[in-house]
Amino acid sequence: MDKIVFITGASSGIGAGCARKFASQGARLILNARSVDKLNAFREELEKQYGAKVHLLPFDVRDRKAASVALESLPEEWKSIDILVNNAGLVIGVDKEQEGNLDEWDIVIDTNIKSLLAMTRLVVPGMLERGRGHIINIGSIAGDAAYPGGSVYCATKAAVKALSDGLRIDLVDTPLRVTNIKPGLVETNFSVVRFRGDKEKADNVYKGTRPLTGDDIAETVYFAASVPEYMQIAEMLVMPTCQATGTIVSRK
Ligand code: 8X3
Repeated sequence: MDKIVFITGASSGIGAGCARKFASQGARLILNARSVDKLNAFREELEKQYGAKVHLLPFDVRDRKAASVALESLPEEWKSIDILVNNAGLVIGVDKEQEGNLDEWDIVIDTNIKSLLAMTRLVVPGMLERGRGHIINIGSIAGDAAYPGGSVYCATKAAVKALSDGLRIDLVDTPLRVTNIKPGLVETNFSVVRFRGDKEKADNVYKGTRPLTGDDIAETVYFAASVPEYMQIAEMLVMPTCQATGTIVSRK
């Protein structure tokens, strides 16, 4: 695949899985995350393993100014982004809506909604000029229906669905495509952050299940990106076989 793929939140989980998959298929990668150290180590791995061409863009996706400066700074040969994977996202806490911490929710809302929107706003005009491009948003099963302790997170992922659908409408008369990938149970650092660093509670989320991995979701992202250009995978809800809804999971 001779394409430039820009992935936010690329240093771990689903983002890292996507980087590995696209690298293995010959794509060039622009990788964003906050930690320069993690990104450097990851670039080394991708170069060694796949001979990948990687450009690093370390910045906090919530910092709109930093995002704009970083994109401006891209060398000419890296400017023509073909695929934007809006992956950066998180949740902190499992509090009831009437009890949670508004500062933590600011971080969740800013990252999951406003940063995704800002990256889209920064990258899509160039795609339009070039007459090609694909925006792949990482939504969630959480966006389909709210579940206990998930109020704000579920709201942000419902927003990702609305932003994806709205963008698809706004781009309908262009060659650009928009995809919303909605994972269910995927074992990554996601739950550790959700439980504010409590590894045991995080492990319990996946106990007795066969959860998906970031690499599994990366397969679906790559599939959406590699179907013929006249074909648009609008949405994909992807969960382990032992899961039926956001709340119904069989544990053995
Ligand atoms: C993460 C999946 O099941 O925690 O988006 O909502 S879940």
